[in-house]
Amino acid sequence: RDEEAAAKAAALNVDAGAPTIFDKIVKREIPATVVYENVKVLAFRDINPQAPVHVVLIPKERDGLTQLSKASERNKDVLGELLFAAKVVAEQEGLVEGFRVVINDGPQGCQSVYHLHLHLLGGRQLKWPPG
Ligand code: D5M
Repeated sequence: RDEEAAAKAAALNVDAGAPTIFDKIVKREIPATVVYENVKVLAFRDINPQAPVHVVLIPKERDGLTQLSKASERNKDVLGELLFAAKVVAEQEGLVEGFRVVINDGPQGCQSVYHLHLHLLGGRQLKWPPG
């Protein structure tokens, strides 16, 4: 049973210790188009944009935050930092007519990178409900 659970976790890359592609972006080991940065947060253009503006915002220190559902009390500050940074980037990107902030969580949420991140989407009329 434990083995089965471990295999499942590995398949989903949910091990909090496993570095993700976003850690490499933080360390500037792979290139990204960074649009905003402060002490806590890094924001860069999504490699597979779903809207004219599609920015990914991540905490520089993952600190166990592989996904929102794993957040603990000590992560509350950085969660606030991320949301506020999304507002700042939206302004910077000129999204005066509106935008959307999304967090995908887990398999049913279509999360693919297990380093918590916000998607900022805008620059076109978005639809609701999302798929
Ligand atoms: O979203 C993960 C998002 O991360 C997805 O929209 C693609 C994006 N991504 C993946 N690799 C890169 C690199 N190297 N640069 C920029 N953007 C990237 P999720 O919510 O986990 O599905």
